[in-house]
Parts: sequence; C-alpha cells; structure tokens
Amino acid sequence: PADRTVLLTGAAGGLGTLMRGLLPSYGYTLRLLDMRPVDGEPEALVLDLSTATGDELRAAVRGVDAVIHLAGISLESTFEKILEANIRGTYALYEAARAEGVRRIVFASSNHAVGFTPVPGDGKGAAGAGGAPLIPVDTPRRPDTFYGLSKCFGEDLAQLYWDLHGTETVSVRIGSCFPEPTSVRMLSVWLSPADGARLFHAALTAENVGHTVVHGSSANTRLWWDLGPARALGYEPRDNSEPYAAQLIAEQGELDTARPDQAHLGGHFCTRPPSWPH
Ligand code: NAI
Ligand code: 15L
Repeated sequence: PADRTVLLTGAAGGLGTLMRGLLPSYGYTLRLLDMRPVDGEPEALVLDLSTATGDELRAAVRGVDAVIHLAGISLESTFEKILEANIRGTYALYEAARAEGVRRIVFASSNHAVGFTPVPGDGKGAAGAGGAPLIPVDTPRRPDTFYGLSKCFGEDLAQLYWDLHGTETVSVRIGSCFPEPTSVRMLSVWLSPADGARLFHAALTAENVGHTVVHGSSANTRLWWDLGPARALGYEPRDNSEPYAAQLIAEQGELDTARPDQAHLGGHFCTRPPSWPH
C-alpha cells in the first residue's frame, strides 16, 4: 500500500469523482480541493486556484507527499477564462508546491496538447489495415484549442520547475477517461477509470521521473499512440474498449479519417463546432 497523503485538485469534477472512489484502495489518503464544494465531503478545501492567496495555497499543499492536479477548465473556452483557470491557476499551484517542498505533481495534461496530430493509418489500429506507426510521446506539439495550448503551458511549466527547482512531474496526456466509451473515436483514446487509477498510482510511485510525459489510455485494440512511456513507469493497463466497438460502430458508423472531425487525435476539437466561443 502507498500510505501517502495526496492533494487531489479538481476533486468535484468528473475525473476527480472517479479517482476519489478508486485511489483510496491503493492506500492513499486524499486531501480534496475544488472551487466548488465536493459532494459528501465537507472537509474538502473550497478554493479557486487562480484567485486564492499564496498563503491559502501553501496551506493547501503543506505536508502532502504529492499532488494530482486535475483542477481547471476541461474543454474549450474563451482565452481569458483559460488564462485564469488553467494558466494562472496551474502556475499558482506549482509555486505553492515549490515553496512547501512538495516532491511530485501528477499533471492532467490532455490529448488536445497534440490534438492536430493526424490519426495513424485508417484509425482502426489492429482492427483495421494496421502497419501505421503509433504516435510517439515526443510528437511535436499541435494544440487544437486554447484549452490544448494551456496544457502545453502546463507541461512546459512542469519542465521548468523540474530543471530549476527539482519539483518532479508526470504529465499524463489523458485520452478520454469516462466510465464507458461513447464514440467511435473513444474506442482509440478511452482510458477506463480503473486503468486511470492504475496510471496515476504508477505516476505517483515510479522513481526518478524528473519531468516525464506519457500517454494515458487503456490497452485499446484501436490504439493511436504509444503506451511505452507509461508502461515504463510501471503502468499495466488491463482494459480495452473493443467490447464496446460493435454497438458504437452500428450506431455511428466506422471511424472515417476523411471526415475533418475524425482525421486528427483531437477529434471534433479540431473543427470548432459553431456553438463554441469565438
Ligand atoms: P471537470 O470539468 O469535470 O472537472 C474539473 C474540476 O476543476 C471542476 O470540478 C471545477 O470546479 C474545477 N476547477 C476549475 N477551475 C478551477 C479553479 N480555478 N480552481 C479550483 N478548481 C477549479 O473535468 P474532468 O473531466 O474531471 O477533467 C479533470 C482534468 O483532467 C482537467 O484538467 C482536464 O483538462 C483533464 N483531462 C480530462 C480528460 C477526461 O477524459 N476526463 C481528458 C484529458 C484531460
Ligand atoms: C479532454 O481533454 C477533455 O477534458 C474531456 O472532457 C474529453 O473531451 C477528452 O479530452 C477527449 O478528448 O475526449
């Protein structure tokens, strides 16, 4: 058992709620933080990372062994809102962690940091024609949104804090972590909640990570990206989206890389639906 105290930011959100349920079984004691109250958790810290004082944030991280940083806007928004929540908020958290000597942060980065990377081959992985190389973790940054750009910032901030201050980070470029895959794209990028907890546990316990960037998904048959760097941390995925494939394909059709909203890793984030800001 891990026997460590971990601050979980964004604890009221979808992923935070899933991880609140799963991580305690690995032995972690969680301290919860969100700008909204966390259901059923009256002791959770209710703080906005972008407006809290330095003293408030230092108190929030004081004494923890690590932070899992999920708090932020999780979809596209206006540049100003992304700037406050994701850029200023992530900076403020890192600065508090540095000041309090917190050794490690696991940063929830996103596939949207590299969302304009073309889907490999026909997008069907081992269920299709095969042969196309998987997307490597050092693929050039190609953010698909201001949201994705803020994740690039977070990864670079993590590198700076490692090089300058020795604060360790594992940046996990999460695919889609939801209870079940709900689109044909998610057959490729799905991270089951149980595999998400396995990956966060590996990211918290691997040694000498410096700043390491990994892809975060289950061992999906239709995988688009290389899970080698995550496996090198000790992550052993046990789930695969393939049992969901027949029904999703019957409902939505096969993935079609000629469609602009299915041609890239970031899916419809690359085609800016008209309902989005700007
Ligand atoms: P979510 O939107 O459900 O939860 C985010 C939480 O952060 C919310 O509870 C919100 O109140 C909180 N928050 C926002 N701004 C804050 C601030 N300034 N201070 C304190 N709390 C703040 O998002 P979800 O799906 O739970 O994602 C969690 C993290 O993982 C996000 O950073 C997201 O970008 C990242 N991610 C999630 C993926 C997924 O599949 N769920 C995929 C890739 C990345
Ligand atoms: C993300 O980064 C989002 O936070 C999440 O809500 C999903 O949209 C996910 O990516 C995805 O690409 O499916």
